[in-house]
Amino acid sequence: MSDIEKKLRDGGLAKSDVVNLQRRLFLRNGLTLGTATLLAGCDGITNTSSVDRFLRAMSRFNDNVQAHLFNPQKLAPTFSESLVAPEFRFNAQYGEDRVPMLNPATWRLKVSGMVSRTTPWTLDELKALPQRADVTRHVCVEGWSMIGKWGGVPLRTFLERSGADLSARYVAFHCDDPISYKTSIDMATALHPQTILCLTYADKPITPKFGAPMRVKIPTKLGFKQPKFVTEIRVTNEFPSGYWEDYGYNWFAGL
Ligand SMILES: Nc1nc2c(c(=O)[nH]1)N[C@H]1C(S)=C(S)[C@@H](COP(=O)(O)O)O[C@H]1N2
Ligand SMILES: [Mo]
Repeated sequence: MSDIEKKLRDGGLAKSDVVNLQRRLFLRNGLTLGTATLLAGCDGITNTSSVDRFLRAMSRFNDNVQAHLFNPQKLAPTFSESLVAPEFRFNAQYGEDRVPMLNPATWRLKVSGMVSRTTPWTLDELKALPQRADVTRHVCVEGWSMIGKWGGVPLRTFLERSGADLSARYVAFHCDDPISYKTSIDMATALHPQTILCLTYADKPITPKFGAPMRVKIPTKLGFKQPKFVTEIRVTNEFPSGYWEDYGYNWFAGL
């Protein structure tokens, strides 16, 4: 039995569920994976709902497999401080001219969903929590990567101090930017030691274009899972999806 088969067996995702899921998908849509792939590569038919639903279901199936393979203790590769880019590359779904200027003095971080704390956090309160920093690589699906040093509060610490139910499935992030950007992660990734509420870049407070006063940094995931201008964190059992995820990007998006 392979590792993945053992994980499927031991992890709650039963092998019979997988087989049933595949059978259901093939029967309901009258398609095989091969035909779906061919159709998806053919313009004009890409948005037909059955192909779209099929590919999305396969992507969600992939999410589950990736989540089962994720080792909650394994660290993303770290690099020497000498490799840290002095000036990081900006990216967002809008230009630098539309970057929001959030006032750090009045900025608040709401916590909602399966948490006991109801009072929003201030920036000073976050600064008073234990911090960590890692030199890691940021990888954007648009085809670039860069090494940087990001520091801040471990999300695990923040969730514990917010009285979050750590057995919930998802943690979702909402952003106060021109497109109301959002994304979400599984709880195992939220509790990973390198996942932080990021307050600094190269030991200095992050600047507006990089999400000031707070963005989330998750070194085990792709660039679009690194939300900037975060103003709300929600703990939930309902799949929260995300901005790019709704366009079909794979939700788990592990590196
Ligand atoms: N609020 C917000 N966060 C966002 C985005 C965005 O458009 N809005 N883009 C994402 C993408 S695709 C990438 S690659 C990174 C870029 O982060 P950087 O500006 O620090 O390089 O931010 C992510 N977080
Ligand atoms: Mo990206």
